[in-house]
Amino acid sequence: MARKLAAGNWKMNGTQAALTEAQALTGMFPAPSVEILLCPPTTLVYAMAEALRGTAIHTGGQDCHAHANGAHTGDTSAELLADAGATHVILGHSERRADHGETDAIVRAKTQAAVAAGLVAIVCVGETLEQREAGETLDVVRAQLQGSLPDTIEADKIVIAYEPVWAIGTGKVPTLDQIGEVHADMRKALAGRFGDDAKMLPLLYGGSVKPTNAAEIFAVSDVDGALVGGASLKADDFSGIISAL
Ligand code: G2H
Repeated sequence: MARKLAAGNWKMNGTQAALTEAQALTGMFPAPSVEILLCPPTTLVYAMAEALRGTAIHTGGQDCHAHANGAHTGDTSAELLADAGATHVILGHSERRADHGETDAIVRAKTQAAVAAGLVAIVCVGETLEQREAGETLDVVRAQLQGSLPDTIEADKIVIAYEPVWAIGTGKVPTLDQIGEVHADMRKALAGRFGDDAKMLPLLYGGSVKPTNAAEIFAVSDVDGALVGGASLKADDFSGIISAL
């Protein structure tokens, strides 16, 4: 059985003042029955990890470099994130694939680096609207999974997030049947590759998850949680999603 995870992706939002939202969550979930994670911008990782020290809420990064250190101006390695207190890192988000030309091979190298540094890697996959309308969704997602994951995995160090690109920040959400179809197919593809370990991998849904639609999404088979953008910025909103899981 896969563990349950509610992960917040703050994207490029959040100054020091926003740490009060993270602290508010700790008061709401002193002993949560699911894993809770907040991924602030890199500038806040250390401060958030310190603010959440001793609580049940984890801190993560939104990207890492594939190398542990070296001459890579402006980049952050998985090792540095771990040193700052991160336990997780989001990799291959569609915004990084689009903005920075990240390929499956790059995501795979970053995933290996993250796991080597002791982080849990949240590997994102998802189709564009054009690909969905062309009937290519399952092929696209399978190919991204195949290319973005290493050949061997530690089940407790990998999380998959299915995020249809057309549903991100748009308010558009796939039907529950569409979500269920992709999640079932991902589980099948992962089982074919990793055997019983595939049952342990949390499969998150991401894309316009809100307190109002979270419960019905979490009721879909093989949905083990969510990667939440906009609705994770405020504790009052994110808590509604966490409570639905
Ligand atoms: C998808 C999601 C978080 P939002 O990117 O990763 O963002 O919930 O704002 O659609």
